[in-house]
Amino acid sequence: MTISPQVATSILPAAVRILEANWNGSYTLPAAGLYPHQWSWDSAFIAMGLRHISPRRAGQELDSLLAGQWADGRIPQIIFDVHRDQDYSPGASFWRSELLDASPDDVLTAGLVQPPNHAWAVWKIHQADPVESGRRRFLQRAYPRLVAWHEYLLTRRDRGGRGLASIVHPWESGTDNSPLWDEALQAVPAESRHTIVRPDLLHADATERPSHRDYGRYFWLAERYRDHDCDDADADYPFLMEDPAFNTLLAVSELALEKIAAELGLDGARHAKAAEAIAGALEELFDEQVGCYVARNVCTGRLASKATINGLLPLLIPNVRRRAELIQTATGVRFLGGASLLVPSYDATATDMDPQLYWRGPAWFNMNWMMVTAFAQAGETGRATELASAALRLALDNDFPEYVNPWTGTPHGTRKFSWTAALALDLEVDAVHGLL
Ligand code: 9WN
Repeated sequence: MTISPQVATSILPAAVRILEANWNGSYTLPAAGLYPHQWSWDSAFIAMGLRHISPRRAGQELDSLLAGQWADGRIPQIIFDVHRDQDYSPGASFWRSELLDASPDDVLTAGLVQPPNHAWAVWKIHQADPVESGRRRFLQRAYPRLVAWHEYLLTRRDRGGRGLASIVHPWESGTDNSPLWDEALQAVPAESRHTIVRPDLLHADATERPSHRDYGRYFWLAERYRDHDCDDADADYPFLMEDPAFNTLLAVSELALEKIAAELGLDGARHAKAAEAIAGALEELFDEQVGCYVARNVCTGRLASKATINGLLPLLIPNVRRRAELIQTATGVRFLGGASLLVPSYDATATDMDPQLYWRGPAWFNMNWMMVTAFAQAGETGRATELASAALRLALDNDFPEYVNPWTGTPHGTRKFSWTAALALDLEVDAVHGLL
């Protein structure tokens, strides 16, 4: 991969400074102002970059996240810093996890989850320094927890009964206001009982964040889930979606568990089988019209027929059956072919695509990092290299933003965003080692 010498020598110190500043002693804040707690899938992405600076600290990041795991196996969306409860909503006082037997005694958490990229991260951290990992018995401690996490998703969360995990809230997708959830959210009342406060708007422009109407629905759903003790047995619960990105990460993480099991001298065959079963079940979500995978509304059986970055991510699954179609769609007018610098989060040809509104158009660095990995894996090295170069330059030139306009590169959301720094670092290291 060719990256300019100026970018190559600047990413490392700039990214390290951000990861240092956002480290709070046992985990990394996604962003010091906007996101003042520990977030689940952020921590896994951050650890994938941190492993290049300190494999030990990357392990700690995951250890502190796994300390928030519930007895039913779930790894929560957020582990709260109780001293900053006023700075983010909904916080610990909304979730009241201390009242539930299944939640841990010593930390307060949200009841929701986020996409399961953790086993993938654990395996990468181990590989970065197997001796250090062995000394800390990192894999031995993480493996049973990760198995319990996946079991939770493939049993309690298989609300559709088709071998895919359902999300119960847009926040669980990590792509909060993606157009994939629009139709299903129509069935959700827009008014919650809780008074909604928006500390997020102190740190990001309202035009770049979900609307108040979106938040009304988000809070209504969160209240309903909380008031049913977060037990996943609420028969009339109105928002259950099978997300192709969430389930892709589950399959990729099952493949990581297969490797972890082998390293521990255990039989990993069941994990390979699970990954294959998830990939097979995902096939039902392929939409010929839009040329990628889409989400299914478990409550109605309807497909949300929209082209989003979530629907391209199954390209990360080795031997995915629709590889050729996915590459065609990713490089066609809906995504990169529309003269985009990075892969947008939503179909560039859609009339409601908004290049600066959160998950409804902008390009995100974690998604583009996954697309670089997917292209490289599919043998599309030219694409992978081009995308990685653009991501590195845009990250560095814009103080590691949360997301950017995919056409102009204009930064949006917060800056000094931890996963942007960590994943840029990872891309740079791969580039230096000729892995891209
Ligand atoms: C809700 C922390 C998180 C990311 C999500 C991103 C955003 C939170 C929010 O920030 O979501 O979880 O308040 O908007 O959408 O992917 O994990 O960085």
